Amino acid sequence: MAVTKIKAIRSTVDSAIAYITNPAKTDEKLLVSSFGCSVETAAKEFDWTKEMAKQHGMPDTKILARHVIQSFDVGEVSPELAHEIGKKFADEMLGGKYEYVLATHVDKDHIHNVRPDRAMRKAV
Ligand SMILES: [Mn+2]
Repeated sequence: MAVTKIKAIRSTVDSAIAYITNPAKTDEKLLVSSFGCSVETAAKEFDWTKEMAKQHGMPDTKILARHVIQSFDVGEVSPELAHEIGKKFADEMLGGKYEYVLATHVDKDHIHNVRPDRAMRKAV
């Protein structure tokens, strides 16, 4: 059974995304996808979203993004299936209202999905 944890990213989104998309962990980035932003510019886009929210009067927060980890048992899923499950889970949980990057890590016996996400807010 998959186990899910949620943490807060408070330091930099840039280094968090660089870490999770590491080619050595993600089968040369084959197992990386995104929603509402592009993988390459996600950190900048997350920062921009935060700035825009502030400008529109949303309360400022020290939390830059959430960091969701979904771990599978050893042998439970293939890397491709893990990534597919990660996408479905994200889309059910976030309902298209958050931008996210999804990376499936295959550098350990237990495959796990790592997903930084951030609420998108429409301009008022
Ligand atoms: Mn990992």
